[in-house]
Amino acid sequence: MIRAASADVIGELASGQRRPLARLLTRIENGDPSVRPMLPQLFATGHGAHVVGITGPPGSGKSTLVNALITEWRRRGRRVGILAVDPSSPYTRGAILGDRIRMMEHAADRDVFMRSMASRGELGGVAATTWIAAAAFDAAGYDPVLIETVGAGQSEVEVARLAETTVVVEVPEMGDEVQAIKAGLLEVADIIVVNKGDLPGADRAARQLRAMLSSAGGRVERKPPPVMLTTAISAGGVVALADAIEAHRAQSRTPIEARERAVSQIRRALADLAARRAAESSAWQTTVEAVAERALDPLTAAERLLDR
Ligand SMILES: Nc1nc2c(ncn2[C@@H]2O[C@H](COP(=O)(O)OP(=O)(O)OP(=O)(O)O)[C@@H](O)[C@H]2O)c(=O)[nH]1
Ligand SMILES: [Mg+2]
Repeated sequence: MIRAASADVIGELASGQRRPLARLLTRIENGDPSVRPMLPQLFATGHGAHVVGITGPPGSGKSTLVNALITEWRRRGRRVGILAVDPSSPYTRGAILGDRIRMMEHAADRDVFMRSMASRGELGGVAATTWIAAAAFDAAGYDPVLIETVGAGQSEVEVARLAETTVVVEVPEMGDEVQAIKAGLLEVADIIVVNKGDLPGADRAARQLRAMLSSAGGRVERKPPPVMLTTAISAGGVVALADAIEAHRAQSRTPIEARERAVSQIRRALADLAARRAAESSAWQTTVEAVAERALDPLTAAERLLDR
């Protein structure tokens, strides 16, 4: 089979066809090396779609909320791309199927493109696969691009960081977890949602969170993120949430924020690249042995691998 040249693929994407996007996403997911040479053009073709991360604990209602957000954005005339990142853990296997069902009402809508992805990319882990997929959605004219990921580990935090706007979805029954949440995912939140507003204690949970954030003081430079209440199953609070997401986009499109994002994107790419090159180096095995036997310290080891 002769593979279409990258210019053709990107031309097809830009014309809004779905099949080429589906095929390209599969290649990205599989870590197909033919994707690498397309990156410069892929990146240049995009219009800078708003990449919105939706994260939070399992079952907090992320997919239900995404479904309601899609409806609202379609009403606003936007073409919406959705990427559900599956961190390949057993409990999300079923959830991805559930996601498909929940978003089924949009299945016939040609301006909604939903894709779930596992993360076995060779291009540098979950985060790399995800940003390339987001770039593909962007080149295909989808804006916003929503990335749903279970907030369960470091790779998910990475995915959240990749988004321009990150929404952390929590549920009312947080209780003692509040401190743990604060230490973890709230660090990456631009907007916090307390979903399942129909359950008892939702108002109180939202108030507690607001109080905690305003007294946290850790992020001196920044205003604490807004805490919003939603009831995703009936689309309650979703218009306000879509407004808040768009407002955050407007305020994060400053040259300073753009530079900050560029710096963190380059850093991440550098770290991936350095780790990959080092692991491919002929000195890798002996260096690993040397550090394991405490004959070499890890920093010197890293310097030697990089300097080769
Ligand atoms: N009562 C109530 N239930 C909700 C609400 N939103 C979602 N749910 C329910 O919560 C369950 C989980 O919803 P999902 O949307 O699959 O949650 P999720 O965060 O995407 O789950 P994972 O992807 O598995 O982490 C489902 O049974 C939903 O119907 C809500 O606003 N109120
Ligand atoms: Mg889900």
